[in-house]
Amino acid sequence: MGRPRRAGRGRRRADAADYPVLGSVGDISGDGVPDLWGRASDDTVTGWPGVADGTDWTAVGAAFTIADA
Ligand SMILES: [Ca+2]
Repeated sequence: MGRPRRAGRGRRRADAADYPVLGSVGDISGDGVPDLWGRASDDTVTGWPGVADGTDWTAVGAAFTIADA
């Protein structure tokens, strides 16, 4: 299993203060791989698609907006 990438890789590291609420409800994107979501203090909600290598969840992909404030 590879090392998971940090949320927001390629831009800047996402700190816990940026997303005080993080979670997963399973597969948001419909590809069968669990995804993450985070609510920022400004009430925007961002998602990160899970990336899998075979059956191992290995990373998160590029952030996408779920809801604007
Ligand atoms: Ca997914």
